Amino acid sequence: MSEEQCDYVFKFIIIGNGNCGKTSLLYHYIHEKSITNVKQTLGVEFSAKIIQVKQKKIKMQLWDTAGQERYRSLTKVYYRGALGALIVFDVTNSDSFEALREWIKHARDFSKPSIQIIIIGNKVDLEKERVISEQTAKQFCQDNDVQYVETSATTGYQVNEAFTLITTKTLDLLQQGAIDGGMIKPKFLMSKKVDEKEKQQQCNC
Ligand SMILES: Nc1nc2c(ncn2[C@@H]2O[C@H](COP(=O)(O)OP(=O)(O)O)[C@@H](O)[C@H]2O)c(=O)[nH]1
Ligand SMILES: [Mg+2]
Repeated sequence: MSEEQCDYVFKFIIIGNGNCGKTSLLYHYIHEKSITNVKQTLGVEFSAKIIQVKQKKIKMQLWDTAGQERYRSLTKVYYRGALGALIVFDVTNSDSFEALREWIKHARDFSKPSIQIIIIGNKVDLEKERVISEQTAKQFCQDNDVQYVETSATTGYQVNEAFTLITTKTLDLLQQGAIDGGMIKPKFLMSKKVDEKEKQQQCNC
């Protein structure tokens, strides 16, 4: 399906501390299987997936970092125009959970205060190593007015659910008139450079 046939194009970003499984989650969502070798590349990685929600065809532009998050050096371009942010932490790593507050602030400051935020507690397959309980994470999310989903990029547990949830929530807001129409125009979101990169990525698939 070409972009012209889509009703909307939504830009979503994936942020959170390094090593939480952002790239693995994105890979699983796009390819419907686990990634075998997560390689670190330079520059922003960019993928797209078209899904149908409530009779609307939506092209999701999914932006992944290439490791710059380790130095908190994501550029404004990364955040610009994002309608949603998937903020990932690793349930076996308390530092990544502690960092959520800062990531939420970044998303709201550098995108729009109205940005949809879903917190993802990833690596729940590692039950024995878990240090952040579901209850602790849920309480934090409730206090910060964001939603919470637990996932495993290794088993695929609830990966689709997380991405569908952010899309549905964004569509609801759009249909309620709470999102500026200028935010969803394809041209606003895509530079030529990114277009070319996307083509290259599709060829490699
Ligand atoms: N057990 C387990 N390992 C995971 C999971 N998600 C990612 N990993 C591993 O965690 C490491 C970091 O993953 P990566 O996707 O590169 O994280 P990123 O730095 O946030 O993009 C890799 O070794 C992955 O194989 C998961 O759900 N469960
Ligand atoms: Mg990564």
